Amino acid sequence: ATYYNEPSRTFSEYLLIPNLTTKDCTPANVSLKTPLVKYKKGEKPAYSLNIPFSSAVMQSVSDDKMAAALARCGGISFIFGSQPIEEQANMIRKVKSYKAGFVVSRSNLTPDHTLQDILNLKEKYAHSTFAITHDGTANGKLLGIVASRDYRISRDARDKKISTFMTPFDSLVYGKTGITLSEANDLIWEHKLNVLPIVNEDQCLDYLVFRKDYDAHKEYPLELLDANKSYIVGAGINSKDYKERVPALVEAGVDVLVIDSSDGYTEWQRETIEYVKANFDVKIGAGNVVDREGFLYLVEAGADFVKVGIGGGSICITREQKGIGRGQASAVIEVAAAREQYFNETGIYVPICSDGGIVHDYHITLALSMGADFVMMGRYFARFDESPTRKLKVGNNFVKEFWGEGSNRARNWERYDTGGKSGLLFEEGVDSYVPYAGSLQENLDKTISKIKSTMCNCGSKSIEEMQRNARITLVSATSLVEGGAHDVILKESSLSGE
Ligand code: MZP
Repeated sequence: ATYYNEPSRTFSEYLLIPNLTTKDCTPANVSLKTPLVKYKKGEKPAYSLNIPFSSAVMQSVSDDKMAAALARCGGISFIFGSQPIEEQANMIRKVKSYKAGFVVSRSNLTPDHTLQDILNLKEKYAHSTFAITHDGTANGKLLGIVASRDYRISRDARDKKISTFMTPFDSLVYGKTGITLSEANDLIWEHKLNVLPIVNEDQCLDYLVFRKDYDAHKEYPLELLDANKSYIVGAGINSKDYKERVPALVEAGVDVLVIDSSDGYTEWQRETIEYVKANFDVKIGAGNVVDREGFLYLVEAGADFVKVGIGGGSICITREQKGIGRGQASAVIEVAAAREQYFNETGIYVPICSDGGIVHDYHITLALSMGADFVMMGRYFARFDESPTRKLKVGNNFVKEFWGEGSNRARNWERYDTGGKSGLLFEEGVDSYVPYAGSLQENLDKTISKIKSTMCNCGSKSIEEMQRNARITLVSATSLVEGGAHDVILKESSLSGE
């Protein structure tokens, strides 16, 4: 046997050490944009994410509802593959039918707001949707900005609620009659636009803009742009029925596939990637691996990104059942080093995804600092309204159901198959509850604020800079105690986490 000299470590064993924070290094100036698929040096990846988040390929996490909600926030879901092919394809179709369109405003106002005011608002409502008015001239000068945290009102209640939504910003935008409120609402409803309606004094709606990637320095024509643009969506596949599943998913409009397996260092994955590359123009990620050899094998087979992690998932009992796996931090660090070397030698950058084992928000920042380009999470997303499972009251608390793909409930034997007889011979996952946490957007906003704030402490305005500049230290077991509240008597509100 070969023995590793270093113990296998996980995120909680590390901390970041601040670097110099320059004055321009503010959360408003931090970009979390990150590549999703491989690209050549000097070129751009075919797909990027605006936030480094993907939701797990799991029955209890990623369906069409989660996928649309996360795409709207700038991330991506991989819709679970442990379901009949046509049902998975229908979920893809549903996500692709949502329109990320926007309507441009022709307000004739000149409110006295500077670009900095607008950027401050943008920062405050990062990852919300933005409505931006224009002055009606060809260069579309920016006049104001409003943010909608969550435009989710019922058809019946909508007229009543609109005034509530506009309250914080009504001094910013009001204007000339555009279209009637009811016409605008029909438009918003029909196209599922996630926008804030701006009502003018005549109770008519001015035009709206919805554009998450709005660039204040760019010029946009005053018309309905790019309106049919749909959200990007991913799907999980396995290395068993891919010859039937992949054609159906591609036909449904999937953007990115990922081979979902607990152990991706296999000839079955190579064959699956080769089949997809030979027959379709669709991106495909592979995994999971935990070392340099596994990473290089999948990259040489043609993988567009590689997923890292075995046994660290919150519902995973693979390490107990089979004794395989590796601490998530050690796995990411080794694979990231292999990726750097591969990039230096070939000029091809292959993104890596740290999958599973994120317990605290700062673990995400650590994963990114250690070289991950994005993370995949199950437990994190399972807690939200948008996950596909039931919300229940257990004792005095609300919880959501959450079960592993290797549990008897999911019976996703293809994910664990090592050849031979089909079927789940023993469980590698559990069936559980997670505390209910509310809406995806609210929680994402908080998590993203923490990541951006930490990046500022570390003097980095992008994930790439963070990967280059981060200084990371191991912590001793004793100093871990120092990290939480200690040597004080906590008040009840702190104990209950309020
Ligand atoms: P977590 O974010 O809940 O800690 O981990 C989610 C990840 O656990 C998934 O993306 C997947 O890689 C893995 N997973 C899913 N089901 C099981 C299982 O039943 C599992 N063992 O390990």
